[in-house]
Amino acid sequence: MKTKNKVLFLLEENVNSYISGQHIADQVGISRMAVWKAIRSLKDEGYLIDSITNKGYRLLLKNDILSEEGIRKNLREEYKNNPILVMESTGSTNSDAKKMGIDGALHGTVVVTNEQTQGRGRFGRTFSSSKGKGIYMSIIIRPAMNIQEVAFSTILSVVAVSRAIRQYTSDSLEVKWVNDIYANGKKICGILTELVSDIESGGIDFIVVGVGLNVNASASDFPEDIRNIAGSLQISEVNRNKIISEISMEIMDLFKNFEAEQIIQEYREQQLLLGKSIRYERNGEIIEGIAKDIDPYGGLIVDVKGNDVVLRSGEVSVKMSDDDNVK
Ligand code: BT5
Repeated sequence: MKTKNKVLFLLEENVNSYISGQHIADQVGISRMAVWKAIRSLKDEGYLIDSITNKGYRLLLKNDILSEEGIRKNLREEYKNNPILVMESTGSTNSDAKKMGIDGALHGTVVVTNEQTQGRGRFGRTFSSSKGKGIYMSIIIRPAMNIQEVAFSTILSVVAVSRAIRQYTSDSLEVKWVNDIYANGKKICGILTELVSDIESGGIDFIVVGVGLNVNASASDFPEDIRNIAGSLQISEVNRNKIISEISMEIMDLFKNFEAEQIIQEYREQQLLLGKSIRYERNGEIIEGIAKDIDPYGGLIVDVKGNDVVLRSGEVSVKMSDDDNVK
């Protein structure tokens, strides 16, 4: 860890309270002058740090700058050493994580950015990722799962993210099959799980779970075509680092140990499509039906003219009605 980052780690651990320059110098093993230089460079990066003679330095909670230290600080002991990559801007964290996974990145590697220029949804769709307004992150999971269970990974990830962010909104969260989370009738989060398989063994090499969450975006932060469907958490004092840690931990916990029935039940209880008329596309044909239930594998059971049809994730896009461009 760089000296500056060690100083930041100490400040993050004592956020909102003063620590003396001498204490920082002793802990990090550097001179008072080096502490001063590190603080100055952190301030240049935008950290809000105030200093008082005889009291020392204090990091103010008000800043919401993404940092490896800020994320790591909130991780439980078992995940404290997970690799974390924080970037200011990138095309897509899922694409980055895939490349890193192929190069051998470890299970639990977290890739985060402040902005995406080519954020991806499913079927080549775009995920709008405006600078500083949301969380755009991917986690590399090397799961102890067989290839059948992997189909379940999107459901698992949605439940994990929903658990992690529930505390941040007074609206009840709803889930829209298969990979979206809604609050107050608007989509606030989309999840993209991608699987990289090992051709030689025919097994799973790794999964990338990508999470796009609108945190403090207002309508003008979204492109015009999604302004009426996209929403945001809207938190008064945002700490994205903490939310990222919480999402990461929930995802890793669930992949480590999950009870499929319980996950499906939790997913079903939050499912906003059930009982609604939906339309889906299969082989270029639009089919209408009523969403009835979620099956034990996470499929959506749809009543189509009296017959049950099970939709599997990845195969179809669902529309709730004509005037609703939710996909
Ligand atoms: C998703 O796809 O919603 C999955 C989005 C996953 C994004 C994360 S961000 C980190 C990681 N890196 C990536 O490149 N991707 C992942 P889908 O269900 O296909 O929905 C896409 C549709 O959602 C678009 O066609 C829009 O209608 C809508 N949309 C786009 N941006 C949005 C936003 N910021 N908030 C709400 N809705 C949005």
